[in-house]
Amino acid sequence: SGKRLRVLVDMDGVLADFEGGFLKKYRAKYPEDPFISLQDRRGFWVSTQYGQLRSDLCEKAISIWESKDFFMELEPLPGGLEAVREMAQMENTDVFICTSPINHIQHCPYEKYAWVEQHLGQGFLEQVILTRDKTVISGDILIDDKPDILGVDPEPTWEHILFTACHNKHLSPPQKRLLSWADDWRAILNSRRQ
Ligand code: DGP
Repeated sequence: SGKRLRVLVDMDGVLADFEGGFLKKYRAKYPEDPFISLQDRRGFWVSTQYGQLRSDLCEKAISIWESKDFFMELEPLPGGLEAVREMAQMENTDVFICTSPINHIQHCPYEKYAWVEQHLGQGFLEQVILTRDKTVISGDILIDDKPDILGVDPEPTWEHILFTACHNKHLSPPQKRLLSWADDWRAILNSRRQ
C-alpha cells in the first residue's frame, strides 16, 4: 500500500566500471608513465590523484575519458544490470538511471544513452536522467558512489546510499552503504517504502 518508491541509480562506479575502464585504457595509452592501482585510489576525482602523482598526469588522465568510445566500452559492474532490471519489475517501484555527463560533450552524453540501450534495451532509455545537479531530481533513494553529492537544493528529497567503490572504501561516511550489488539492496528499498 501507499505511494510508489522512486529509486535513482548512478551509472559510473555503480552500473558501469569507470575506474577499471579508465585504468586499462590509461595504461595502454601511456605504458611508460606511472599509474595508481585501484587498491591505492583515494578521492572521487581521478584527475586530482593523478595530478598529485605527477602534474602532467592530470591532463593525461582527462584525455582518457574524453576519448571516443570510452563510456560506451565500460564493462557492467557485477550484478548491477540484473538488480536494475529486477527493480524495474517490482510493484510500486520506479527506477531511473541518474548520471552526470562530463563537460566535454562530444561523446559522453550519446555514449551513456547507447550503453543503456545496449545493456538494458531501448525501452530503458525512458528511465535515463542526465544532470550535472542531482539535488534537483526528486526521488526516495539515490544509490551513488560519490560521497558528497551537492547542488543548488540543500535538502534533496532522496536518501543517499553510498555505493562502495575503490576510491571511497576507506571513508567513514554518514550515509548507509551498499557494499556491492550482492549486498541487500532489496532491504534498503523496503526500508523506504511506506
Ligand atoms: P557521476 O558518477 O554521475 O557523479 O559522474 C561523475 C563523472 O565524472 C563520472 O563520469 C566519472 C567522472 N570523473 C571521475 N574523475 C574525474 C575527474 O577527475 N574529472 C572529471 N572531469 N570527471 C571525472
